[in-house]
Amino acid sequence: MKNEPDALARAPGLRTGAYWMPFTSNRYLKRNPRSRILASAQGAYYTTVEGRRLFDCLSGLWCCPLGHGHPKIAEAVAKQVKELDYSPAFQMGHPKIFSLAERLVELAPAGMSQVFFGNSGSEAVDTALKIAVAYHRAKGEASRTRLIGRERGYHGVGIGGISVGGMSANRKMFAPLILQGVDHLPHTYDSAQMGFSRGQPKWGAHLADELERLVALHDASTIAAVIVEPMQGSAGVLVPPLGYLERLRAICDKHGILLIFDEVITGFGRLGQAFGAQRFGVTPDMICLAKIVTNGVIPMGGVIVKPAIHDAFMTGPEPAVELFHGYTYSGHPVAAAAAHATLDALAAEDAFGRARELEPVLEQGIHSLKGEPGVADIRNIGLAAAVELEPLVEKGAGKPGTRALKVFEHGLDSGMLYRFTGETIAVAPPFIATKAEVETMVEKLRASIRAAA
Ligand code: PXG
Repeated sequence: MKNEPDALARAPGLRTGAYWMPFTSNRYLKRNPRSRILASAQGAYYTTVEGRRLFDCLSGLWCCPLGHGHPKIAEAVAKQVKELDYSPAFQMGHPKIFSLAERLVELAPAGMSQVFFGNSGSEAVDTALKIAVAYHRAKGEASRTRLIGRERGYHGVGIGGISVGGMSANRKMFAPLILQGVDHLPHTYDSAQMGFSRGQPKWGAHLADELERLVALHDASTIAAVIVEPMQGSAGVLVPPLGYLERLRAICDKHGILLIFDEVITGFGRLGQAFGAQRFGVTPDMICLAKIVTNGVIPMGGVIVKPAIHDAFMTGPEPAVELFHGYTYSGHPVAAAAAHATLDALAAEDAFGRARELEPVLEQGIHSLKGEPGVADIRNIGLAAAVELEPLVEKGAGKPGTRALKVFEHGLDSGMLYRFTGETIAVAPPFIATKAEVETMVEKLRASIRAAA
């Protein structure tokens, strides 16, 4: 990044000290803000404060597939702020949230019926876990309290989410807060068996049988729910083996355990269908959603449930509150307006079809990176892919994270905003991207991987 003007000088008065940035190397970024301070966005591109255009390779953080500054969403939000900017969430409602719930149920697999709203994926997950435990209690099975997550799973950062989550970095600092009575399935990734798979790996369905072992260990009467991402996004696009989710579903059914799909990333077209549930042909008991539901414009999250779950709470005197849970901003009218406009645009632009069209372009392109220096594995499904890199070996010692950071920084220089975590580069381009843009993204990634070697 030679000759690049100091980012901070281009944003007069920008002082970085007070902002404690989330999931960020704060000290490194504040010392090297080059191309990392974004000033504006339009369509599939960000513009940095230096005036550099960056292709939005991860659709924001997986949430903006219709592109930035979408006129219809912007208009809906502006109108809503003037019409009804806030409506109390408890004991009151507003028309747009009732109709949004109906639309989400329509998009969901058949047999789901109600939606509970929050404001983020983390809230959606904690809501689903609470509903699972409370549901069994309402049905007279109060001993079913155990929650089963999965290694390498990411379910946000609430106490429930990190407990069922399987990323040690997100757990170890908070170990005393991790919920008791949680267990984990093994993750499904084995590079020897599935390295460089395209789409769903053929090996690994048997790993679902580990749930039988957990049932044998803990007894079904202690287990409330299993929560998994149909495709593990944050862990670096870990794709479910063929038959794996079907087996999880069957084992849950056999033992009366609820199956929760965390579709915060896979919801609304990332896998070419409304939900991963439809892509994989497996219907869970609850679906957690967030992100694309508003194209990332206004925060919103939610949980879609089956009628048996909802109805289990609808007992007792009518004036009584049935579920003691909710947020000030549950079903926020501005978020609801953004979500309606997003669902309209997803349909009008045939966005799911577009994702399906681009899937083979991304698949072919990304797998052409096999054999580039330091590429350890490549995985893809839908409009999502990850390239796993070998750590750079400098002076004989591996430096974890450094190769991906180099690729990321070289990418910024070449107009690409990739997502890197650890040694993985993830891409999930906007659905509005052109075939040429996806191909260019891959070629620039190739150049950055070579430059980082
Ligand atoms: N569940 C899943 C499956 C997620 O991917 C959350 C819950 C939490 O959502 P909120 O809205 O509370 O952040 C997520 C979030 C990445 C990345 O780079 C992924 C997420 C967030 C930020 C970055 O993979 N997923």
